[in-house]
Amino acid sequence: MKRKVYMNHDGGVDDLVSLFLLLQMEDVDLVGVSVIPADCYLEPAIYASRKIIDRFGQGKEIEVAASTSRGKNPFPKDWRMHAFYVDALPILNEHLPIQTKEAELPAHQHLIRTLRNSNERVTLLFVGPLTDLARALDEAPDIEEKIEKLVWMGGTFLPTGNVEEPEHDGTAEWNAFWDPEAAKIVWDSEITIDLVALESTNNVPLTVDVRNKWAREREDIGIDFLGQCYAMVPPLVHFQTNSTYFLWDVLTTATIGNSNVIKRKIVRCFVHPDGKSQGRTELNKQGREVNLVYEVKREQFFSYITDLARQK
Ligand code: AGV
Ligand code: CA
Repeated sequence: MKRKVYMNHDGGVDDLVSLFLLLQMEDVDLVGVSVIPADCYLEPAIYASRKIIDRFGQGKEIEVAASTSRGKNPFPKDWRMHAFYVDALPILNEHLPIQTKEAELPAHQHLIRTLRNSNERVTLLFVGPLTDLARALDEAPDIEEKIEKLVWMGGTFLPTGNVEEPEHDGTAEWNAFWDPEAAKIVWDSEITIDLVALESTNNVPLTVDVRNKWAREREDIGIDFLGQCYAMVPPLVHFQTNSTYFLWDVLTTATIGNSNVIKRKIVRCFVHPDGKSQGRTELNKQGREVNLVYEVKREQFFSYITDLARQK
């Protein structure tokens, strides 16, 4: 039986590649998509999502909803620009006008409606901040029982996260930092959480050997799409900075299609909602339980996503 999945993303290169890969998973029934303008600008991210569903969605009818949420700590503009580049790719603009519809409801209400209308429980895949989920839970607490689990790219228990901003101590991961209060609201719910934190995503930087493999196989339209998308983010080789690109969201998405590539363990933790460590997830015996993805088999992961991307 197919698993129902609802995706909320924030328009980064790996968010859009994740949408593409999710559409290729045979045992996934994607019931809705929404986009939050966190690590992106909203309009190009919505367009790109609708075009990816048109081009790679095998005729599925899936609506894309726009979020009205705004965060507390804005992402750098350079990163937010990426959605414009993906949206402009010729492969996504071959067959205009766009067929896939934009939803009339804003993201959090689109999520509520989709969950209420579903007769099965739905897995939530969030690869950006949790704001829309927090707002949905606030407006409609009844949806909790319709949620199979939340799979979230966010957080870290490492001493350093990936936020390097004034007035912050560097302990947080960006999706948690953008809206720390939303993370706290979700933490306070009863929802089962699978957490794909920096512990595992740090093991999947985009290296030149992977880029070159995709280049050699670019005759396949799906592999070419991967290569073209990742050509937009800097291939840094000699040092790791806060702009090294990891496959954060793609790993998170891959855990839904193939749990053999990762290892999980249960930990207890809480989230700092404010202050100099805002967005930090911290291990604590009194905290709530999450299933932490703490390890990834790198080679198997890259083979899995490359195979998935190949067009039949
Ligand atoms: O913190 C990781 C999250 C993921 O959801 N995003 C990127 C992924 O989509 C923020 C981010 C951290 N470092 C970045 C990010 C970078 N160097 N470029 C773009 N986005
Ligand atoms: Ca993201």
